[in-house]
Amino acid sequence: MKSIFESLRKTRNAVFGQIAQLLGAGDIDNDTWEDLEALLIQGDVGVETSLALIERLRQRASAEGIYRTADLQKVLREELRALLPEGEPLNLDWPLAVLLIVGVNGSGKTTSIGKLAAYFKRQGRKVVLAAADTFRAAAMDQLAVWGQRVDTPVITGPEGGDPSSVAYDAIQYAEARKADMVIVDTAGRLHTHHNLMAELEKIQRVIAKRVAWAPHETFLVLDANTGQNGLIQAQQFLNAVKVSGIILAKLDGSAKGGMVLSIGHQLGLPVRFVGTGEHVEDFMPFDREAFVQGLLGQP
Ligand SMILES: Nc1nc2c(ncn2[C@@H]2O[C@H](COP(=O)(O)OP(=O)(O)O)[C@@H](O)[C@H]2O)c(=O)[nH]1
Ligand SMILES: [Mg+2]
Repeated sequence: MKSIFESLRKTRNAVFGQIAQLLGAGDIDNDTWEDLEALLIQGDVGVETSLALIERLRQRASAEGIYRTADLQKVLREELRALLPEGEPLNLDWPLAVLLIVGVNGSGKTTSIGKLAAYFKRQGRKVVLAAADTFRAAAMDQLAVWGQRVDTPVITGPEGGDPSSVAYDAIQYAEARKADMVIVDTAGRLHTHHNLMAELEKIQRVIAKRVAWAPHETFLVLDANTGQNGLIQAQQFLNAVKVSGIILAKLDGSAKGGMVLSIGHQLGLPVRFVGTGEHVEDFMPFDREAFVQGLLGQP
């Protein structure tokens, strides 16, 4: 199992390690701010978040009389952490909790759902999976394989069938078997973007009618390699469904982990879980502290 620190190696080597170097020994001057800004933007933090961060650091440097770069580094760690919303405890304490998982094709939804099922089972929960990506039969098969691997029932429907009814059936099945969690997989691509968003809205609506306050969590799965495009994707999904958290898949191998900072800052969404490989154990709850340490290197 790769740790968050290990998984951020490429991101650290690509850019963030240079920030730690920039803020080595010496005094802060105009170049410091310009170089820092350039590195943040290069590090997929995004222009808006980078500028806000620099502004905040400049304010603190002047208010707190910080003139050495080494002292700025400590403040930077604090401010990076502050960009990431801590998030309330997961809202899954229900007799039947429903989790809806959305995201573009290939982002890592189905894989993450297999890992989530194993994670929640270890916590003693009885999980049912809903293969509501009916657009492709292969997608349902893939979830069925995960279901076998993690010993969890998977409810499917006919190819091209109504995804909402798969979610509905899975809830009914879960109630009959006294399961306490349903995780719903969805399509990431349809004939048109509009169709996809309309479908996701419908699934959300059908679930809400069937179970009080459901879906209790809606996680958007983002591929950590997409960088700033992930932010645009997130905004599109937010227009259709009530996304409550992010699963950051494929952090292993990505050099663009800095994107998480702008998702936290600009969308206020907490990252809940991180995928660090293709296996069931390559998955862990997000840890802000470990993330910032992984970006900059050890303090
Ligand atoms: N290295 C790595 N690969 C992953 C991770 N999560 C998913 N994948 C791979 O990404 C590809 C797409 O994943 P899939 O779950 O099918 O995406 P979906 O289309 O959103 O359901 C598959 O080949 C997965 O094995 C991860 O955390 N790390
Ligand atoms: Mg899938």
